[in-house]
Amino acid sequence: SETNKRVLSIQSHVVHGYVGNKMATYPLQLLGFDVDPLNSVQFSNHTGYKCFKGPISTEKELANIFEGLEENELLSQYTHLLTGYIGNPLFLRQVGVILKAIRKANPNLIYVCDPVMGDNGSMYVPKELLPVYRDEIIPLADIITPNQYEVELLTGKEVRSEEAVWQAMDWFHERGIKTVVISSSDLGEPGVLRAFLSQQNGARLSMDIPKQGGKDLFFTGTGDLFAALYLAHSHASKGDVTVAFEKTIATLQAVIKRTVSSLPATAQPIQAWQRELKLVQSKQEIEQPQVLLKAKRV
Ligand code: PLP
Ligand code: PXL
Repeated sequence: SETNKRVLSIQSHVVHGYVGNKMATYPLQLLGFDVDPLNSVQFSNHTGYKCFKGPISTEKELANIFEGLEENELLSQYTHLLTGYIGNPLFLRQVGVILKAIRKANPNLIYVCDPVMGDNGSMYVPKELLPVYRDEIIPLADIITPNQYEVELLTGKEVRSEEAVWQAMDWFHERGIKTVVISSSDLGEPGVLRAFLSQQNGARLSMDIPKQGGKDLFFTGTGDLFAALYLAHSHASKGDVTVAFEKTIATLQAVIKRTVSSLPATAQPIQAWQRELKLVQSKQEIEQPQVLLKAKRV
C-alpha cells in the first residue's frame, strides 16, 4: 500500500515562471507527494528580471498560518519539511520554531534545508541570515543542499580543493547533519560542474556534470529543483544515496537540455523569460529519470 508522503514546503511563490514553490510542487506531486506550499513571498517573477513586484511575508504571517495547521491537528501528517530561498532573518528564525513543533508531532520528520544565500562569491540575501542558518537552522536539518559558496559561508572556510570539500562535509556531520549534498562547485574541469555527496559514517560520492549551452548561459531555480528532486528520490531509494543522487542529476540535466533546445539561435541577448526552465514539459523525465551520468565513489 502507498505510504503517506506529505511535504510542507516553505519557499517563494512567483506568478510567472518557475522558482521556489512553483518549481518544487509539480515534481514532488508527480513523484507521489502531497505538497502543502507555504509561500514566503508572492512576487510577479523571480528577482533576475528587469523588475519584480509583490509582497514579502513576515514572521507573524508565517506564525499565523502555521497556527491554523496546528489547531486543526494537521502537523503529524508531515513526513518532510523543505525550505529554500528566505530573505528575512526573523522569518527564518520562525521556521526553526515551526520545525520544532512539527518534529514534536512527528519525531520521524525529515527536514531538507537548502540554505540559499548566494552563488559564485556573492550573497543575494541579507548577511544577517548566515548566523541564523549556521547556528539555529542547519543543526536541525537531516539533509542539506548548499552550493560551494554556501558551504564556504557556513563553515567560514574556503573550499578550493576536494580535500577541503571532505573537511567541510565533516564539519556538517559533526553538527549532526546526516546527508550533505553540494549541488554544484567549480572544482571540475572547465565547462564541468562537480557535485558532491557525503553521508555521516557512509558514502562519499562525486559527480561531474557538463555545463550545457555554453559559458554565458545560466538558469534560475536549478538549485530549487535539485532540492525537491533529491528529497523525493532519497525517500524512494530507501537509503541508497547513489541512486537518489544520480536520478536527481538525470532529471535536472534533462530539464536543462529541453530548456537549452527551446532557445532561439539568434545573436539577440536571451531574455529572462526565455530562460525559465521547461518544467511542465519534462513530466516524463521527472517520473522516469534516465541515468546517463554515474556517481563516483570516493
Ligand atoms: N546548474 C546546473 C547545470 C547543475 O547541474 C546544477 C546541479 O547539479 C545546478 C545548477 C545547481 O547548482 P546551484 O545549487 O548552485 O544552483
Ligand atoms: O532560488 C531561486 C529563487 C527563489 N525565489 C525567488 C527568487 C529566486 C532567484 O532569483 O528570485 C523569489
